[in-house]
Amino acid sequence: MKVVVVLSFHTMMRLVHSQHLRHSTEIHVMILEAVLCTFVIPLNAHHARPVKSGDSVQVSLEASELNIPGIYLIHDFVSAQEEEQLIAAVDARPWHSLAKRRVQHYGYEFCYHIRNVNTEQQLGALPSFVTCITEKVPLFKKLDEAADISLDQLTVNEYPRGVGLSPHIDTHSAFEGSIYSLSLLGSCIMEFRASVGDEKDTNFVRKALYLPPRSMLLLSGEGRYAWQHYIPHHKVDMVNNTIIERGPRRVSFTFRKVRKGPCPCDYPQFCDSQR
Ligand SMILES: O=C(O)CCC(=O)C(=O)O
Ligand SMILES: [Mn+2]
Ligand SMILES: [Zn+2]
Repeated sequence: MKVVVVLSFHTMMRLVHSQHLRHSTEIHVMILEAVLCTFVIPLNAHHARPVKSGDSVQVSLEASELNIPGIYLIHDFVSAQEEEQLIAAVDARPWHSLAKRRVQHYGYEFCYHIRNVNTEQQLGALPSFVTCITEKVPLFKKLDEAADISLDQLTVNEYPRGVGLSPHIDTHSAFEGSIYSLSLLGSCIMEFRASVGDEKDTNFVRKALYLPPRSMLLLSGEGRYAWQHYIPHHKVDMVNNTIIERGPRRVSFTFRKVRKGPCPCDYPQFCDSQR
């Protein structure tokens, strides 16, 4: 008989750090491999049909169903208690109001009018309250070769109910290849789109992923460099025949590494360093 045990990423991490397993390196490795292989292996195929922007699109619950190389989602990356502490920490600091949402920047300021960072102006190290997140990022090493780089820029976004985010690719020259985004308090759907066809008749292949609270999204490779991501401005999300009300507030923590030279990626058509 085969018994399948499904544990959340957070539970796995607690097991790894628990007294019982502290001395067993072999068990550490087995647990980490089980997590990474079970939940987050992407498929390398493009089977989607182009859709017009108004059509609804099937919403995936797992990143592997998207078939976009480089996009991964880990559920329960932080515990409910850590979520509470992270929200209390940012709420104790000043928010900056944009047109529809509020933001905080750490490490480097992000300038929205140039969609880039001011590398001359370092705001300081990332705050210690995010250590519970950044200390787990190297565990992505199996998925993302760059997972051991030290992330040095954090944007905290606060979205009220119904507010989304316009389609964009994070500027290649601003940030290196891996972008980690943690969703807290509220859920949303994130959509991804890539253009197909020629300039006269452009359509998009669209994919949608449900981001529950406490999940960590990793954008890397093709998914980071060549696909636009955005959050539709909806008060409710339709997730496979289930209506999910957006909460009054979603707060995301997006971690990136500021790039110091030109971007050498394999996607020159989307690359501001190579145009
Ligand atoms: O809120 C999110 O999850 C994504 C934020 C984002 O894409 C960005 O700040 O560039
Ligand atoms: Mn982005
Ligand atoms: Zn590039």
